[in-house]
Amino acid sequence: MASFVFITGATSGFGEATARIFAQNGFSLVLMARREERLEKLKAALSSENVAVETLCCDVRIEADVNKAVESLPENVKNNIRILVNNAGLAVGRGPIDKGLTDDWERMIDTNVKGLLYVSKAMIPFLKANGNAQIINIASIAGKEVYAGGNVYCATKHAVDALSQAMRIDLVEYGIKVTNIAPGAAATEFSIVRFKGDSKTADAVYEGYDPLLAQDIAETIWFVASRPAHVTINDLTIMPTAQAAATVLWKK
Ligand code: NDP
Ligand code: 8X3
Repeated sequence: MASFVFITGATSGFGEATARIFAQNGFSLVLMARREERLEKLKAALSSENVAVETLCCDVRIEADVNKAVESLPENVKNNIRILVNNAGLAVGRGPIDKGLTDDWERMIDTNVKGLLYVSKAMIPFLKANGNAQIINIASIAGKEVYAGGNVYCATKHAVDALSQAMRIDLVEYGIKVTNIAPGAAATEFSIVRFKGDSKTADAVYEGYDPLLAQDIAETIWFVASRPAHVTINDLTIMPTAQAAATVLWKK
């Protein structure tokens, strides 16, 4: 049976593009996210004779649901998962810390940090048992730097960066590769979520320069996943050419 890649946040942006590129390369897929209709559409588009697609409609913030979803997978799927892409994540709001909303903070911490931990905890026993395994955590330039108004989002992505390093140390004896990917500005649904549906503000984030595209990140994820067994890419920062640092953007 073909190897499976398990992708969280597969209904949009990086996760969806990653699902497509792995399917093109003959991997079967386990796709997790909350929007069921999008999951089913993707399943219909990517399933083929060579590519099996399992969908898990699940909120990564709820540990019991994550465990139930993973347990519900057929044995032959669980026993062939080799790659976990911890991609589900979001920013909610952008502004000074003293004006921050507790609910926004909790959504970011619960999704980006606790959700990544819950999914990893559920999946690591299978990755250990299956061999030739890899965890790819999607962090951010916000996990390398801190910028004005980014406070809690930056803190969650610094936590992802730290967890990637910690996982690499704790899992080396099982031969599990751990890769941290830190993208800069990429035009996905990220900003529309961050600005709570305000499309004018969201669109302005990507104006005046060429941002990264979801396909750029998917190709990067495929590159790190397709290195030979003895090679691990530990940490990779990928930026739009016009973005020299988190807040240094060369606009035309
Ligand atoms: P999108 O908003 O396009 O995609 C986010 C994905 O995460 C969606 O599939 C969404 O699915 C899923 N998701 C969000 N919350 C949950 C949840 N509670 N449970 C399960 N799935 C969830 O954004 P991107 O593709 O840009 O973001 C992907 C990752 O990349 C995130 O971790 C983000 O922080 C990071 N990143 C993004 C950058 C950018 O500029 N775009 C740059 C650097 C990092 P659904 O709503 O269906 O659950
Ligand atoms: C998303 C990129 O620069 O908005 O992680 O933090 S940024």
